[in-house]
Amino acid sequence: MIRDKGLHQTENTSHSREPPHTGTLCGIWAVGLGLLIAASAQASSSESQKTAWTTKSQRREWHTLSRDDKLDYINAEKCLMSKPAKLGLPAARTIFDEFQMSHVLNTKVVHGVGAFLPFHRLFIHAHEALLQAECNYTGGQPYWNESLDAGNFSSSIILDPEVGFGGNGTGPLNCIVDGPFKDYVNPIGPGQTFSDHCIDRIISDCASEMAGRQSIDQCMRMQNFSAFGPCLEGMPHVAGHGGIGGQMLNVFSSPGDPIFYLHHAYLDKLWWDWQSQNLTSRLTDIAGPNVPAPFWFPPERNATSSPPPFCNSNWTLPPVGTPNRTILGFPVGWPLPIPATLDKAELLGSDGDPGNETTLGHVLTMYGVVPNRTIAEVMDIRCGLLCYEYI
Ligand SMILES: *[C@@H]1O[C@H](CO)[C@@H](O)[C@H](O)[C@H]1NC(C)=O
Ligand SMILES: *[C@@H]1O[C@H](CO)[C@@H](O)[C@H](O)[C@H]1NC(C)=O
Ligand SMILES: *[C@@H]1O[C@H](CO)[C@@H](O)[C@H](O)[C@H]1NC(C)=O
Ligand SMILES: *[C@@H]1O[C@H](CO)[C@@H](O)[C@H](O)[C@H]1NC(C)=O
Ligand SMILES: *[C@@H]1O[C@H](CO)[C@@H](O)[C@H](O)[C@H]1NC(C)=O
Ligand SMILES: *[C@@H]1O[C@H](CO)[C@@H](O)[C@H](O)[C@H]1NC(C)=O
Ligand SMILES: *[C@@H]1O[C@H](CO)[C@@H](O)[C@H](O)[C@H]1NC(C)=O
Ligand SMILES: *[C@@H]1O[C@H](CO)[C@@H](O)[C@H](O)[C@H]1NC(C)=O
Ligand SMILES: *[C@@H]1O[C@H](CO)[C@@H](O)[C@H](O)[C@H]1NC(C)=O
Ligand SMILES: *[C@@H]1O[C@H](CO)[C@@H](O)[C@H](O)[C@H]1NC(C)=O
Ligand SMILES: *[C@@H]1O[C@H](CO)[C@@H](O)[C@H](O)[C@H]1NC(C)=O
Ligand SMILES: [Cu+2]
Repeated sequence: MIRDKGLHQTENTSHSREPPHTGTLCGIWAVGLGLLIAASAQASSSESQKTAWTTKSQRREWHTLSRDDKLDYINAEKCLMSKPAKLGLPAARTIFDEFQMSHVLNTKVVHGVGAFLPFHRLFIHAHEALLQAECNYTGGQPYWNESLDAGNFSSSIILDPEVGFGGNGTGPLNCIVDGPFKDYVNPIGPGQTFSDHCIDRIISDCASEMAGRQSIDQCMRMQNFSAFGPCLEGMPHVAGHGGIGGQMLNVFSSPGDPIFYLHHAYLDKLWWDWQSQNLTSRLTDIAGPNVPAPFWFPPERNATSSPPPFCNSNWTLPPVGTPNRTILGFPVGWPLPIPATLDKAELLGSDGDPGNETTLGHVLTMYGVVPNRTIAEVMDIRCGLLCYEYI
């Protein structure tokens, strides 16, 4: 286990600083989920103790960062891509890969469900914390305000070949061929499969139109989480994944493209902005099914799907009641009625949440990347468990 370096927390508790990236696992996927999970359980017994933070991470918008700030972030991400994996998760060679694998293993219980935003909030927090703990990164996790580039992702400065993430994919495999990440060999994906491949993209300016003001405003007007959650997941979320395309458009393996983290930090900001409109009610407002609709995860979802070659300047959520609601293959809206509880494997991650509907007690399972947390622990970003602000 990593020693507490005291970078951002005073050591007033017996547990190690966030995140204890445990590295205690015996390893091989073949030993089975049970053992794997049991091993990672060692890390978290005293986790619920109060933590005193000394530093609040400041999360800034990518367009506003200085050249040096951008390079610091890029170099820290490259550092995660160079550090050997510690958790024994299948296929992962580096810490960067462990994030991606933890997402693959979680996919079916964290998309199209109430835990979608809470899980991704914790996931981005873990990424920020490990950049800081493993790679001496001193900034906060940047986010990408995609509405600034809606309809025109291909011209975004975020794709800069030097101080950005590189551009569109080319060639038969749609590999990115410029930028700091062009040589990264990613061993996970597409989907739930494992094979060495490049970071691939198929940028769609049409799909990125859905990142525009219209869809954001639609969601921000929602009066409760049961309307806001699926709206955000359905439109702004899919816009970022579909606009970048390639691996980013794969609901399982999308964290293999480092842009993922700026995309989800942005969604997290949108959630926090929405919560901030009425903290009294929205710090505890959670809803949604515990289990997604079955048709969202067909086997063919392993493949990286090419975005369909159409432009639609009029993206809207398919109305409630439309069967099998998806946009570009991503879950849209929540199933009605909420599906009955499936088998235990499908419910991994919903410990503390025996019903069909997601509650604050719901456990978010992190596979050792950071300790498991409940949804209640991630509802507030103001220096409880989480400690950051959006600038
Ligand atoms: C995390 O949650 C999963 C599923 O609820 C559980 O099986 C596992 O033991 C937990 N791990 C830790 C480290 O608590
Ligand atoms: C982080 O800083 C420590 C202390 O200065 C140093 O030993 C370590 O090598 C640095 N790690 C990285 C990845 O730069
Ligand atoms: C994105 O930028 C637009 C234009 O500056 C601004 O109105 C909007 O609030 C920003 N979105 C977020 C989530 O910060
Ligand atoms: C996209 O952005 C580029 C660079 O800022 C600009 O030249 C171009 O006109 C934009 N295209 C559209 C359709 O907005
Ligand atoms: C998708 O991946 C899973 C897990 O690796 C595998 O069981 C399944 O056969 C794959 N499906 C396809 C169509 O490749
Ligand atoms: C990105 O490249 C793919 C081919 O790899 C192409 O189909 C697509 O139109 C390109 N996107 C843009 C916005 O030029
Ligand atoms: C949530 O708000 C939407 C509109 O924003 C409304 O249609 C719906 O009835 C509300 N649901 C609950 C459970 O309050
Ligand atoms: C916040 O939400 C509560 C509960 O829905 C409501 O009673 C209150 O009026 C809201 N406050 C504001 C400022 O909208
Ligand atoms: C919805 O998905 C189910 C399960 O995959 C499938 O059997 C059904 O035909 C789909 N319905 C529509 C209208 O696409
Ligand atoms: C936009 O889509 C909605 C719903 O699909 C439809 O009613 C409306 O006519 C469309 N508007 C345009 C300008 O295509
Ligand atoms: C979950 O929903 C199913 C029907 O969809 C119902 O039969 C079951 O009783 C529900 N379980 C709980 C705990 O509410
Ligand atoms: Cu995800």
